[in-house]
Amino acid sequence: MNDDLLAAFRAGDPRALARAISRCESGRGAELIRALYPLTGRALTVGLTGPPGVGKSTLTSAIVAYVRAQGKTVGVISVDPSSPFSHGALLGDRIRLAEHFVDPDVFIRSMASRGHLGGLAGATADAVSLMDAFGKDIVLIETVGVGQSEIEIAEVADTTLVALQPGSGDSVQVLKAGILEIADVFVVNKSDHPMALQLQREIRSMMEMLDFSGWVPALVSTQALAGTGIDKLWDAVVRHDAWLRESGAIREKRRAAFAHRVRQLAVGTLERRVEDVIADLADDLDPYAASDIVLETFGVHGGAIATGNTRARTAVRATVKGL
Ligand SMILES: Nc1nc2c(ncn2[C@@H]2O[C@H](COP(=O)(O)OP(=O)(O)OP(=O)(O)O)[C@@H](O)[C@H]2O)c(=O)[nH]1
Ligand SMILES: [Mg+2]
Repeated sequence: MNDDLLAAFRAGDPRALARAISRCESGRGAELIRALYPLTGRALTVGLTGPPGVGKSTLTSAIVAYVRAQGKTVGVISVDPSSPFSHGALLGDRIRLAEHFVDPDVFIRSMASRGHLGGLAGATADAVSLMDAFGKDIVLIETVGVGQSEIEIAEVADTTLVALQPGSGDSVQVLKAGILEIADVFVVNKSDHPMALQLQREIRSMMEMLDFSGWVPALVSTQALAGTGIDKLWDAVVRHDAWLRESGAIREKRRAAFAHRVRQLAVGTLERRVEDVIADLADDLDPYAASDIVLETFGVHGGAIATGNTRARTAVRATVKGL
């Protein structure tokens, strides 16, 4: 089954790409990723995050049009953490991305996590790998900025765009929430909005208060609906990419992304197994002894009680053996 899928994938059949992503989403993609991983690392991966309604999907559509005009192939991943079971592109995005659906060199997909060990981020990272291995020149990942997801996108993408909404009053809020650190490019979208210049000034003054070593985030303004400013936005992406490569920062960045992904998978597996052991624990244990028993089950010695207390340790071991 995998062999057929791999052959179709390697032959460039987009249905095979779609099937491969579905498999990864449902936690059955390990062998596929293993086979295709050597083909990854070539795509330019760009994350786009920002508050709901800022125009991420409209920007994505405009960027796709822009890079397609340059002859580049594109994969788009739309991550919606609020609807983990959504499948296929979301309705609004369907409309906004409609013009690209008929283009065979654009592959659009929305993500759900379902059974993936690494959660939504893990499934997304797999989808990025698959699109990369499939040969897409550019992979765009759109994710709503609600909590953890925007931070995680920076772990997956080489270049992170943070879109901000003029007049929303949330610029300070957004920038406080650790987003300033992840932005390689700030995008003030809806530049037709009367507060757009004000927001640009706010971002500039916030950046002046910080010390950047290496890359200083670019600040561009766009009007995604009209396609205005997309050239400058894409220039900033290309400059960041060039900086990553010239400075060698790309190696560190990819190393960190790899570590993050491995951690997600390993911890995901461990968490499940820990849950299984906890479910089987006796009712009369205190939490420290219980934690030691869990650890011992995985061969990890020296938990809280086990340290320096031979009798307790023996008791814990006996319990573990009995499990
Ligand atoms: N005035 C103006 N409206 C825009 C611009 N870009 C997008 N919009 C509008 O803003 C609304 C939200 O756009 P989306 O692209 O769906 O925003 P989003 O960030 O993807 O939204 P979510 O996926 O729901 O978080 C739509 O009605 C767009 O037409 C712009 O440059 N100017
Ligand atoms: Mg959207």
